[in-house]
Amino acid sequence: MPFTLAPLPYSHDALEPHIDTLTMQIHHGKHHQAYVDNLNKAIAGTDHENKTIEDLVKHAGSISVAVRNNGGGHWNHTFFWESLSPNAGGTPSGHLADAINAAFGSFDAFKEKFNQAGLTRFGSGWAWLLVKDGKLEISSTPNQDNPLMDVAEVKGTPILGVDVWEHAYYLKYQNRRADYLSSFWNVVNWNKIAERFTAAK
Ligand code: MN3
Repeated sequence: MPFTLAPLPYSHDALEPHIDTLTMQIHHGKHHQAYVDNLNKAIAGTDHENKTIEDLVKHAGSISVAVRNNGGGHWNHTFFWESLSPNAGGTPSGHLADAINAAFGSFDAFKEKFNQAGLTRFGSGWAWLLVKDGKLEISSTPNQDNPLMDVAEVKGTPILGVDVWEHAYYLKYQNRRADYLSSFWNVVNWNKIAERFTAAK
């Protein structure tokens, strides 16, 4: 099988109390695993087997719905796990902090706008911070779409994303998506986001 599920870059309980152990176990071990398995099934025996996940995702408009949804699911979750870290949170620094202030006025204003994008995404989807034409923007996508996709409303290179599917927060936060989103900032790995920002520019 061409695609495999990488282990989490930290233990399942590492993001407690902000993201609970059981959610991490099910989210990574069941949901992400299912995207990988269903992606492999959907591409079996096709020339997609030789493509990278980025290649599949970028051409979302011309691949099957199963490959788009499960390929997006695989890419998005890998990106999400790597965006988080224990003993993280706080504020970004350096060029990324400057760019956030330039684009949104302040770090607090940025967080507010990003949280709004996650809160107002009806149903399941993601909110993103992305680089577009060298500048930072916020967007949201439905289902397992992302800003790399040729079908995205706002296209660019994502540097931070948050999963707002209920499976990402329901066990701990139930219907309180806003509480999940405010806790999320405690586990954002700004070193990783800054690294992506530099690469995207
Ligand atoms: Mn998810």
